[in-house]
Amino acid sequence: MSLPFEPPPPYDSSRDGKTFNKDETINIAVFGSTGSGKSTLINLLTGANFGVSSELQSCTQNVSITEKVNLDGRLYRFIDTPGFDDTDRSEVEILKIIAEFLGTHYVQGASIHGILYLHRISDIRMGNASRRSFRLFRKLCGEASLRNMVIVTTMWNRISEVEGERRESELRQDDKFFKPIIDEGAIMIRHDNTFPSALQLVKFISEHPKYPVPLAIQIELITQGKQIVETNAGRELEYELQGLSQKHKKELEDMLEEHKRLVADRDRRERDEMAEELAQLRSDLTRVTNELNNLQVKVEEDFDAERMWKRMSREARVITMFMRSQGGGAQQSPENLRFWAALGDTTRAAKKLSSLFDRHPMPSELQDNLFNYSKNSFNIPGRINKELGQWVRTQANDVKSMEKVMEKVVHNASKPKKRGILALWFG
Ligand SMILES: Nc1nc2c(ncn2[C@@H]2O[C@H](COP(=O)(O)OP(=O)(O)OP(=O)(O)O)[C@@H](O)[C@H]2O)c(=O)[nH]1
Ligand SMILES: [Mg+2]
Repeated sequence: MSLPFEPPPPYDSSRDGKTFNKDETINIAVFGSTGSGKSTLINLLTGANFGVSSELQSCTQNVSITEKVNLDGRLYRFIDTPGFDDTDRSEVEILKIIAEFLGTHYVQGASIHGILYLHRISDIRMGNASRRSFRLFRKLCGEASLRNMVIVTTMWNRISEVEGERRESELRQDDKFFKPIIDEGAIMIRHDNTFPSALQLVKFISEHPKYPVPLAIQIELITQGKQIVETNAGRELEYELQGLSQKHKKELEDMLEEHKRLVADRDRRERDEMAEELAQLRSDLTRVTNELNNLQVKVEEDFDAERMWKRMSREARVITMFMRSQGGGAQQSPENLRFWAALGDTTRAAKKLSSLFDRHPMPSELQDNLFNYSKNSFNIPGRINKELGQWVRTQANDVKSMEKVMEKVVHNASKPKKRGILALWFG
């Protein structure tokens, strides 16, 4: 059975600072609010022809990834994303589009080596929408990937140098904006919309290589099998929308009270004026309610089976790969064990496997420990690793038969009728 992908290895800070492998393609994801210049920057670097729009109208509709380009002897690919504050689509839709792309990218075994977050220095102030998009973006990325992040200020030619410098230092020091992430390792660079300036941004990433870590939402969706609404970004958005919904409801109640009073007073003119406001408020409330429903909707039964099937075959492959790499009982390297355990759901799969063979079930305490650690972190304590290693070795004799079962799983999983049976295994 050939392996479709190499899952990313666990985070290992000792590898920071070492250069990326010469042949490794460096993937850089570009985020930022709508009209901040993401597609323009990518076009500048790659000669791609991603749509660019006026600043009033959002342009990029989907997440796309460029072909590989050689810049100064290194290969890069760039990921273009739509802004959360899109003028045509809701934040929920955008979150779903981005999440789906990132999930797939991760399952395919591709890393993200650097993140550019673009911000227009010419914006007079950070409106609520910008702050909200930025909060969502942070939740999406999580803490660990901050070390691989560059904040890029754009549109410097729109304001005077002095004014630009003032805003830049404000942004650096604003607790609600970039300060917290700069404190955690992100850096801030200016971009003047020329090729040399764009090149300097990407070279900063390739010349200060940090070990690529998955984004938080990738771990949540894929390793932990969460629904979008259950991820940190999803929760943040749900919280925001609930707040907005309550605010609109309260305003509507107040206005209806007022309306009643006007009816009683027979004040026709004011009542007519209010009708328009009332209609607007009702439509705002409906929009927010719809967005919340859209976010909260769980993947349907059918689709759920689909997801589970995909996860199962992925886990099956991961375990097979792992078992093979052990060569039937060879010493467990801590690296391998950590990687295996870091795939939280794989632990679940391993438990099932162990009960299937019914010979050396994983001790329940070890199961619990592993599950608890692998939920939130890649760092499984040494003691637990050792226990896991011992347990895996007891399984070593079964490697061959395990592989057979795995092949069967993957084979059967492609037949829809058998999925019910497989659900018993991994359910
Ligand atoms: N002055 C100036 N204009 C820029 C710069 N970068 C982009 N623009 C202009 O800003 C507008 C929006 O740029 P886009 O590249 O479409 O922005 P985007 O971030 O991809 O926007 P969405 O796809 O809507 O999320 C276009 O008119 C660009 O020509 C810059 O650094 N300076
Ligand atoms: Mg764009």
